[in-house]
Amino acid sequence: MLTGQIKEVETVINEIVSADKSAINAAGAHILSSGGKRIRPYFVLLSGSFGFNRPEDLIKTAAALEIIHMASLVHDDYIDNSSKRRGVPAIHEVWDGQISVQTGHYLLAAALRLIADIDNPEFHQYFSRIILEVCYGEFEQMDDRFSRSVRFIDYLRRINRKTAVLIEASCKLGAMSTDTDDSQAFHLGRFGHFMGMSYQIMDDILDYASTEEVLGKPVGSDIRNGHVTLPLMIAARHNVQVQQLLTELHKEQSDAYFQTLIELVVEYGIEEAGSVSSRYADKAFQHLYQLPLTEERQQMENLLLKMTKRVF
Ligand code: 2DE
Ligand code: MG
Ligand code: MG
Ligand code: MG
Ligand code: MG
Repeated sequence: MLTGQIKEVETVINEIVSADKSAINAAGAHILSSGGKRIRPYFVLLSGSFGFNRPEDLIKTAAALEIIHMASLVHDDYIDNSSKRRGVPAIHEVWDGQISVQTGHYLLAAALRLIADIDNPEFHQYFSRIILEVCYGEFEQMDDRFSRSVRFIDYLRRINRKTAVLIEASCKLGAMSTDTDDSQAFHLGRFGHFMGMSYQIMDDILDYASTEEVLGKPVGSDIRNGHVTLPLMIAARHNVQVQQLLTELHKEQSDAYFQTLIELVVEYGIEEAGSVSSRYADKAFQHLYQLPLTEERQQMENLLLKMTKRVF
């Protein structure tokens, strides 16, 4: 059943992303060519299975969330000055910054048009709030750039806003579009939140511990961009050299500085950050277990399990 629905989502995404006959079209085709895990659509559809069926809204919601996610990544790569995404050059590399900004705007607007006729004010209030949250998360990250004193609580709030909120939204909007009962919608939302936190911590770990070939995007770029993330914060707690290096963090630091810091973080910060990510995943599982044992719940469990073991 899900295979059919995910294909429908894919068709909608394809139509929208390649609808325009301009440079955006080529950029859209480029984004589509690189694929993606479609995590958000999967969770919209799976979460929607607990309520009463209203398949049309579900498909639109799933596609809209994925398109907004795509828009945010097009902008994110430009902001992060990241040359690759999913193994292919970023939009601003193939074209330029202007095309990247414009592609992101177009995708965001097209996603909003897609859901415009869903007749539920609560849905739209929530939907616009999550987009704002993502923007706030990104602002916070910008404010904290090259800060030597990021606190755990600030880090957690930032990753919640920039990533977990959107994954939580996939689950909650899936539930909302199908009138799922309040208690089940609550557990779906919490499941999504904790999964999202676990997911971004893993993203931050892989930024240090993976390789460009496996990850499909440059590694070590967070700290070069001045983003202090969990692995570094943990390593600084355990190792004085990391602590010392952190006091010397600034934009113009040498390549050797970043290289040393990255190696030390891999040695002293990755393992514990991994267990923090796992703890969030465990919390997600706990909420999942509160839901009726259906085939879809089983699929959600498998997806989460796969995510905890992901390498890209
Ligand atoms: C990914 O973080 C987070 C992306 C959020 C970006 C949000 C922006 C504002 P990462 P990776 C730019 C909202 C824009 C909209 C809605 C169009 O760690 O490692 O940089 O995959 O992700 O690059
Ligand atoms: Mg990035
Ligand atoms: Mg970023
Ligand atoms: Mg990252
Ligand atoms: Mg990512």
